[in-house]
Amino acid sequence: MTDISVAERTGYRVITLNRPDKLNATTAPMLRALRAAFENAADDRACRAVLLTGAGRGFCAGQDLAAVNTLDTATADLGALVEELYNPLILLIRRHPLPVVCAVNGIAAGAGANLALACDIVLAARSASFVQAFARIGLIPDAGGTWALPRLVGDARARALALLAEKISAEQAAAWGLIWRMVEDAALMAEAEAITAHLAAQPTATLGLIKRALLASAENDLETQLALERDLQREAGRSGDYAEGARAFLEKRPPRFTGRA
Ligand code: T3D
Repeated sequence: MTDISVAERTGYRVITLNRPDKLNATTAPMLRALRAAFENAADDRACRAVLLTGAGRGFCAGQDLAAVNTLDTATADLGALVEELYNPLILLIRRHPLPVVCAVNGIAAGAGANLALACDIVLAARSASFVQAFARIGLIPDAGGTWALPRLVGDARARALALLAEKISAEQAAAWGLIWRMVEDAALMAEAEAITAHLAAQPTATLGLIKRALLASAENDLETQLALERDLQREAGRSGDYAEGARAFLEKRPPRFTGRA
């Protein structure tokens, strides 16, 4: 696929952003290919988790500014670009039925940072960094940045990150709760693959329900969220994987989840 590669593993897929000479800056073909890759993963019953990473020394430097600079800025409708290319991708990842792990192997800037933050479990190499680069070039954080940042790190840090557009280290990102964990550079991919492989052997349909509940909690009051938990727990409780999980516990053996609802 254009500007990305997809590798099959047992139970999961690794999607790699693949324009290393441009720090994997995003192009329209790359964003379309990414969307197709996530849709294909969702449609494949053998695929039970997804790992997203970048090739080379960067994770993703955000929108390819050379491509945007060919537009006439007086008439360019960046809102239309965001609507067509970024918003569907971010919604797709957030609502994806499979767990999505992100291994941030280097700089994650602008929309590249927010693409990473849309994933469920974000690991970053010690040498990686995050920058909400948008204000540096006269733009606002997009790709879900203004939604994710305050929820992840609180209002004060979200404002400073977005308004100052300062780069923060992976260590700082982990300390603030922007990401799940910082990992030594040499260990990043092995650890990311191990987590993704672990997730791929879990009760997949239930993990999808957990994602739905957590996403909805951002908007719901407590009463509404409790009702949603009731409904989703009913669904989880009817799954073969719940029966297997409970049986395995009682029989003191590891569960063998199929991932099906
Ligand atoms: O347009 C819309 O649809 C609106 C949506 C906007 C979403 C956004 O993401 S806006 C934010 C865009 N991103 C940025 O502003 C970040 C720009 N890049 C940088 O500030 C720096 O490159 C980094 C801090 C990320 C890394 O710096 P460094 O020194 O490690 O690397 P470098 O030398 O600057 O970059 C290496 C190459 O990648 C270089 O190419 P060259 O000169 O060797 O041929 C550089 O031009 C290229 N590159 C890096 N980022 C981008 C890029 N090329 C195009 N677009 C980029 N965003």
